[in-house]
Amino acid sequence: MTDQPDKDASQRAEELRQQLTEHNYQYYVLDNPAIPDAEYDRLFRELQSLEHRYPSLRTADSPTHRVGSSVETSFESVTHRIPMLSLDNAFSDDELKEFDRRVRDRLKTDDDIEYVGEPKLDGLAVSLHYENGVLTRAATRGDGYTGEDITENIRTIPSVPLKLRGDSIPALVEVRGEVYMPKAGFEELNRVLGQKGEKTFVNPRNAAAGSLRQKKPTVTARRPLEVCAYSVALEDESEMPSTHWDSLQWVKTWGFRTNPEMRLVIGVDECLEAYRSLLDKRNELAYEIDGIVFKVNSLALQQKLGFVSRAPRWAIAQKFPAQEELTVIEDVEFQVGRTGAITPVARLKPVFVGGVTVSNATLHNMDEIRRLDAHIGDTVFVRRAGDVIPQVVKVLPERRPENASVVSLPPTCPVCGSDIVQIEGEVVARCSGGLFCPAQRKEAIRHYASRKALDIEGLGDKWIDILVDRELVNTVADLYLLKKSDLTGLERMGDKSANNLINAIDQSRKPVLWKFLYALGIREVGEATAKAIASHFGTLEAISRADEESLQAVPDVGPVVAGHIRSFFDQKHNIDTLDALRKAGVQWQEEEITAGEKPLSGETWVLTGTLSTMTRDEAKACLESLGAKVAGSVSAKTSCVVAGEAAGSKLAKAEKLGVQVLDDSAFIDFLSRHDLP
Ligand code: D41
Repeated sequence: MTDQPDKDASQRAEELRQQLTEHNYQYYVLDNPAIPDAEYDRLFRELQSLEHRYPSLRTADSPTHRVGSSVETSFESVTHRIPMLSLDNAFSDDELKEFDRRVRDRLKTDDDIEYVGEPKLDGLAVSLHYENGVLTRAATRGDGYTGEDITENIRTIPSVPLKLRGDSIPALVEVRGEVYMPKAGFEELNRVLGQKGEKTFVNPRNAAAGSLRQKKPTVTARRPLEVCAYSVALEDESEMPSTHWDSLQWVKTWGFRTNPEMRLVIGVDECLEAYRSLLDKRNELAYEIDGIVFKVNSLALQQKLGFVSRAPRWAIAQKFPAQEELTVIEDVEFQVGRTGAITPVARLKPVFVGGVTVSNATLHNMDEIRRLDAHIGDTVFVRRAGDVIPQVVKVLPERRPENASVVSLPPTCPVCGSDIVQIEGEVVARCSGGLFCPAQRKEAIRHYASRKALDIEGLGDKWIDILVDRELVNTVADLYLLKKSDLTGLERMGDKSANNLINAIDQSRKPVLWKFLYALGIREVGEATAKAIASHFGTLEAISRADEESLQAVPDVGPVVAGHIRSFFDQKHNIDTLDALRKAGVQWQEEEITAGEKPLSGETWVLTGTLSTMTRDEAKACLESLGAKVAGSVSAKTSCVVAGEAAGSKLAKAEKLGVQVLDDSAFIDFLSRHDLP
């Protein structure tokens, strides 16, 4: 039995629909939420429960559709009333110039043409039909003539208006746009899929396509999809503005996103400028683009130009360098990192991708090789997006040659021959050679000399390779024993660079403790951890003697890091190296023990006058718990004076010295902003 909704219920449902639609628009289209998420959720649930009680209240534009129905959909095919044209491509400046030439020839003009330049989003084109402002049908582009009905899935995308805003909405409109997945959402989705050992997506475009093709709209609803409008068609063409630009401004008022990078340009030279400036910006954008689309702005001129076969003569996409290409894995080599981590690296048949020639790509670890099912000889997708290191994202097993070979972890280190071990439950395999392994030795020296560690300028990879290979340097301590005469005999090392290097090494003899600790390259001891440990213990001596329990007293040091530190100092060769460093004249500085920085560490505060809510002693205890020293008199070194009622000479002195003063209420406010123990 279904109850008939009473007037109050229908009114409330309408009210909720309006509010939720508005908040949704503020949040997803304007990026400017007007209410907290929790409040949105409450309104949403209220509407859901009303609709559950009175199903007749669930209108086509109800925001509750966005959750997606769990009923499987079948994607019926639909015919586009107006075919969805495709776009011609230009792969060079010359091809763009030819396009502009053709446009002007056809229009019989020598005047510069006004174009709109829009980023070409790398997603899927969709068509959205609105009848009297309500979304009634959404379809994929398909072959341009027939596509698939994906209405239920499209409804789950928050930036798709289910109902158009404003009151100048034509009875029948078709908005076309691109559905895409922003880069961050794509990375996160792949991370989660990879963790579950499931198939990941090659790129955001594929992820968007896969998400739209889900049989269950509930799955689509959880994917981070967005939509951006790029054109509009009306049943009644007389209502159209006169330019493409204005038509998109209109679409924007209906509640659609349009691309904020869109530009009006005049003449082909400005087109080329727009191309270059967008290409420069490519990596900073939150979404992937594969080029820029130029469209003749005047709709009258568009009409005159018409189209050939399936593409308009008034638009073109000038493409950016591809971020994925196919190539072949010619070999897989294993690299040894500083901590012995073995990383499989694919040697590729060189390929131009993402604007550079790529001949290596990381395969991360053996799990990843298994997940990809990568063999030597395989044809693979290589992807290089932005300045991220190139990745093998997909293997084409159907192109696998007969002689393809399986990649297996070598039993011994390719550099030093020590056993390779893989601890159960760990993804990473490691060389067990420690500093016996030249690869690890080189990495250890590289790390020690790096900018963030002891910053030994001039000690780059080439020199480290030579010094270690010639056995002039085995440990970092040997660096300090190098004489100019050791260096001048080496190839490519002139007198001046020998001097510079010796000087740079010399300058690194008095490091602060945390930098030195960081420079030692203990596993998982990064800069922040090194700082925390150094200021907790004060001396290297104390750190080297600390047991795992006392190490864990340092904030952010857990059992794993404590174990790595302990095992570093338990190895004799490390202690020997430290001794040798000391003998060679390296003196790391001791640090003042601050036992965990507190918000007011190092500050001196003075209390004066009467506070309204606490005694002087209570205020003192609060300040001390935040790390401040509380003094009785004001000087230029005082950090802050708290002045309660009837404060006298101390306040006057603070004002004279320009010391910060907090009155009663400012002090209470200050305390409320800090966690007191
Ligand atoms: O951003 C895009 N991917 C995009 C695609 C765009 N900004 N504008 C487009 N304009 C058109 C015409 C000129 C035909 C209205 C397009 C596409 N078409 C398009 N997308 C897929 C096929 C065609």
